[in-house]
Amino acid sequence: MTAALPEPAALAAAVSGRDRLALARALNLLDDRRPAARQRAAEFLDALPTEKLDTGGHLIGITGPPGAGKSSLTASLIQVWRRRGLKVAILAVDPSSPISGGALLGDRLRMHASGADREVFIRSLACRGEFGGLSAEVWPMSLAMLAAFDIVLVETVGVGQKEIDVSKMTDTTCFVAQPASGDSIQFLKAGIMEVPHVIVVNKEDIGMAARKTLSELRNTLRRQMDPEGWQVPALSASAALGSGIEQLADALDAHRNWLLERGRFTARRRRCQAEWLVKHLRDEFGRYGIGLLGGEDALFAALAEAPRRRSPIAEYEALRARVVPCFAGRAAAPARPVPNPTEHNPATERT
Ligand SMILES: Nc1nc2c(ncn2[C@@H]2O[C@H](COP(=O)(O)OP(=O)(O)OP(=O)(O)O)[C@@H](O)[C@H]2O)c(=O)[nH]1
Ligand SMILES: [Mg+2]
Repeated sequence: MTAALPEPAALAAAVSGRDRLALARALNLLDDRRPAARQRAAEFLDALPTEKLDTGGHLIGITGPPGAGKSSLTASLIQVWRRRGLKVAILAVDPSSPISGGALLGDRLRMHASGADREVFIRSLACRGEFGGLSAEVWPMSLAMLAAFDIVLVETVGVGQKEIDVSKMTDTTCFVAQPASGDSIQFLKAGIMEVPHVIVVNKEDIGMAARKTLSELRNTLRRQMDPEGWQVPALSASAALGSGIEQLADALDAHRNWLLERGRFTARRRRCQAEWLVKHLRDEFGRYGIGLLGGEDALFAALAEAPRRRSPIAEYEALRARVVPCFAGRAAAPARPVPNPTEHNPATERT
């Protein structure tokens, strides 16, 4: 029912003013698949202040194996950020149980964090088994939260390939390693796991096993560089003791500054959106659909380099409108190629 849907411009203004109720409504709108809601959601995203979406805040992904301490570290980080005067929003993506409806992660987080703090916003999201473990709404929701908060942190569980999604749709990715678990080191060595921007071995309070994992990770990292040249730090912390948390917050911030100083920050956000668009299209239309738009690499390059930003939903619908007729057999090929596919440079690095 369109009448029940919020008015996009007013909603965007309220969200930018950090109205918590408005943000909750906006996230519900972004989660609504009905066509009328999609239209409103696109208008809402387009009405958000562009500078906040392009250069504002810090979008951080925190990932790692189940039980490594992601939520506990997040709760500790919230305290540090609040002491620094930053306003924090958390998006907890719960892949474990469709029955719990994504409530578990959020509840655990809320137990740790100060529930009474008006400047901390926590939302959990059930993962619907799509998007390789990351719910399709995460990118649009991250944008809405960035319009209102200084730090937006997305927590997802992942070992191996699943965290690739979150690392490509955030400014900075933090991997939480479990002491005495060699999996992450093996994945890093084998190149299966995307190199994160910051690695932290949690539970340093347990001693020897944590120190050993840290030194193994540091050895591995000496040989594995971030493709952009950022030197990935491996840190040690304990959410239980509250040790190493300031340093972790500093390391995350250092990566943001590094991107800003090199003029890469906005480009990275643009690439996040391109990743989201391509992944979303691949999930809906498969390789054939992507082929109709010029192939994955050309499409990614064209989207990542396009100067004009539109809301991800509007941009997605525009691409979708070019693929759907081909599937319906009404046209043999898309009406026109993607913007500048011929200028595609295969060497274009993906950040
Ligand atoms: N000894 C010790 N235990 C910790 C530490 N941090 C977290 N834990 C414990 O590890 C368990 C998992 O912590 P969580 O923060 O829920 O871990 P998580 O990675 O968010 O877990 P999932 O979201 O289920 O994947 C809990 O029992 C915590 O009490 C730490 O620094 N030291
Ligand atoms: Mg957790």
